[in-house]
Amino acid sequence: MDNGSLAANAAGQHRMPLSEEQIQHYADEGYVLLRGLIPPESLERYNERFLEFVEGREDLPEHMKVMQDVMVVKGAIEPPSTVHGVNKLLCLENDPVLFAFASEPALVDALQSILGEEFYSLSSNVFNKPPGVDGRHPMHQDLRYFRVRPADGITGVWTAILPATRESGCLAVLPGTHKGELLEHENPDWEFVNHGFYGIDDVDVESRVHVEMMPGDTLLFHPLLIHGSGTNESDQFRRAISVHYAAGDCESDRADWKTRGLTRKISPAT
Ligand SMILES: O=C(O)CCC(=O)C(=O)O
Repeated sequence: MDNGSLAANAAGQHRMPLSEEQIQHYADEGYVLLRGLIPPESLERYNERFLEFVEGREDLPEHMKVMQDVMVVKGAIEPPSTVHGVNKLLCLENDPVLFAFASEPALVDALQSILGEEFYSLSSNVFNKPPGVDGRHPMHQDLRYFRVRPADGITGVWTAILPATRESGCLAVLPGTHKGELLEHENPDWEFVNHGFYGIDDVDVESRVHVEMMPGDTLLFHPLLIHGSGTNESDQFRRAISVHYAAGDCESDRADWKTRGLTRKISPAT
């Protein structure tokens, strides 16, 4: 299939749910790629806001954190600028500018095709992969990080803010692995591993599909899909914004999961 060009309406906005074919691709392969889903003006706002926070031009709202790359933390490299030393910005929920991403109209429309009418955000990040650091993300399943179930009620979203190519360390996925179980995750045996990055040993790397994405391209993926990313060998930043969502009929051992912590109800734009 064409991996997901959504038709644009007259205003140039993508306001369509997923096609049958796209829904089927998600069901069969565990992901669907939607080209050009997020408009350039939104991406520009998210990029600028990210830079304001990491460069210290704006105070961080409650819970938001800037994570330094492990090579910087361990003193293995001296980053040429602050943003060269940042691995991710996490917990975007209390910043209305960055968290507007979670309710981007085209994204909400697409998510409704998978999660139904009512859904909630569980976590949010900007992933910054600077040139010059190891920056690899081991192959893993995101379900490891969530307590809500079932897995089919959770979807991850990853939108490129800057180009993600094979050279700059795009995502790599193992199609169809979402049909398996949640596997054992461990700290990889690498010299430099960023905080909280666990991986699965023994994955079939020959079956990897590298998902190259241009700004605005958006990947929707199942939380059992095995995925990861490589080192940025280019001289440009690779940057993406990501949110995970859960359907309203999911359950958790924490009965109040929908109103707890940073979880937010996502309302479709009017
Ligand atoms: O941005 C990356 O390189 C990895 C992101 C990822 O693995 C995730 O969103 O689960």
